[in-house]
Amino acid sequence: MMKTMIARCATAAAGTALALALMSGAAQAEWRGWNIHPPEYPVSIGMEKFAELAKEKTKGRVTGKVYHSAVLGDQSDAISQVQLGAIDFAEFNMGPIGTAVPEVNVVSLPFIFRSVDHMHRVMDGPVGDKLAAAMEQKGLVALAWYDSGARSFYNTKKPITSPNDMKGMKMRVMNNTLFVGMVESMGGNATPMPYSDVYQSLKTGVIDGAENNWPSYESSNHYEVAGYYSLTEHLILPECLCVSKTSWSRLSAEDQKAVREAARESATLQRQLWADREAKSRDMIVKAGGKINEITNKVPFQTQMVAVYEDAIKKTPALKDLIADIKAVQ
Ligand code: GTR
Repeated sequence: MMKTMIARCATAAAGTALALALMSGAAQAEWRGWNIHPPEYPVSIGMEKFAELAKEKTKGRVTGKVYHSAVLGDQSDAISQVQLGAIDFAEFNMGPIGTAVPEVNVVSLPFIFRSVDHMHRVMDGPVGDKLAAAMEQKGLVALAWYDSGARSFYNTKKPITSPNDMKGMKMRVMNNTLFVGMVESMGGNATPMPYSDVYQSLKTGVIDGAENNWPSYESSNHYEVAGYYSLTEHLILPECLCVSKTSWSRLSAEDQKAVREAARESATLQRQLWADREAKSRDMIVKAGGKINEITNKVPFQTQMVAVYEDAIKKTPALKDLIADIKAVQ
């Protein structure tokens, strides 16, 4: 009788200890990281560096494995998975995050940034901190901002020299109604679609075009099937290296500091690699016979976007101040 009671107490104590260990994160499992890009892409190398540095700086308490090429699902699903804690970390484009965190839509407003440098100054300052705070409330801890250059339109049919050329074109956009409005404001038909479906859809004529930066246009091979690339540079979207709030909360303050440092250092590397890859992708596409048209006067495109801004502010009034804050950054 006495023996059974002692055994029961011991089992209960072991159970409590295990529960406490799990709650405190002492029984730390390897973090799973979502990435949309192939392994040699600047984002992918940045993420690998992040995992390596996080392990080093936390003396092995935080280890991560990056799953490249969207094997863990498409971006919209992955955002929800990170919010829920089913995926521990990820590198996301800020465009689709706007559906979960409306304040973030400010960076998806076409032509909001004057240049990539302007975007860096904004994101590395108080506006970036505000957006990170809004994201954290929705379960996404933004640790560092990665680069993704400027996005331009490409299609299978003709150069886009003015907004009028977009009339009737079926364009793929990332998952966010703001981008649907952007294309519709120029008379095009927009279809939100996962990145992995775009190549086949261009090839079979389900869509006429899409929009992206040089390295994605190249690495996805979209340039092979949609050769007209028109340099509208309508979006300069930052990307974020995010950790799930659930995984983050399990870390000690010391490990959080170390992991944040690892993320920032990886972003410095990613930004360097980005500039390099952009030039290489451009060269490759030009050599492959890509039909590139520069757009020197972007004003007609910018003018079409007034309604997009108005609509976005109507849906999320907080965007008004954020727009002013961004414009004020020199
Ligand atoms: C890329 C971006 C990806 C994804 C993709 C897309 O430039 O890095 O995260 O958003 O564009 O168009 O879906």
